[in-house]
Amino acid sequence: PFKAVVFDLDGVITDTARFHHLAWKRLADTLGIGFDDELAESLKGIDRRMSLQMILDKGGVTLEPAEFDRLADMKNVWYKELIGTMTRDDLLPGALDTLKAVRAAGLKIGLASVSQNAPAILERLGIADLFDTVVDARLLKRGKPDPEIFLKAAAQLGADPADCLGVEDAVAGVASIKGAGMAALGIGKPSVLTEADAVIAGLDDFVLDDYLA
Ligand code: G16
Ligand code: MG
Repeated sequence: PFKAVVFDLDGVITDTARFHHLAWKRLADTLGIGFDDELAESLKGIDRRMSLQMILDKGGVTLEPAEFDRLADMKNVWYKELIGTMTRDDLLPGALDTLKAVRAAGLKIGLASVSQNAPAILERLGIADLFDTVVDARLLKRGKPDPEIFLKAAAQLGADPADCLGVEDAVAGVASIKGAGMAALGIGKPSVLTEADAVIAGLDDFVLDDYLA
């Protein structure tokens, strides 16, 4: 049986992807680079600097390092304005019940988000107290799909990765979980999350007993 569950944030607990989308689109517009749904989708689970690099690559734009940093900071200022409007109502269906059920069953809970804004978002959603540990995204050497973030979460929880269940909505995230040697529960479509051990549409379909057997 699992001893801990490690959750991704965006797309699992809350839908911050729409805010990232808006902020990146605003930035792409200022650069005259087209920003469509497909590009937005490919940025899910990808850290801020790598996301900016992918947008610049799409537009064939090269920047000086100082300008690159300025634009990454600008996107984050706009993003923080958007998440500043978040409340408990922005929890995805089933997220709060899932966290409570996992805790009530005596399992530890970790957060594996590459977002440097994750702690602030947990506060806004009113769920910070439900997490035993949050990986500090600023200290990561490699983002998803590298296993580093899920390995760190397990280590911070004092759990063997083999005793952990990872929960992710992004292909890169599921790859990170599997690379860490954890079981992966995908949130989304089985046809997309082919590496996951099981896939559900959303946390409102989460049944802890199904994963403890
Ligand atoms: C999230 C989003 C990504 C975003 C990244 C970094 O990852 O899915 O689109 O680029 O965080 O966010 P920030 O700019 O706030 O540091 P995750 O791991 O929560 O799915
Ligand atoms: Mg995600």
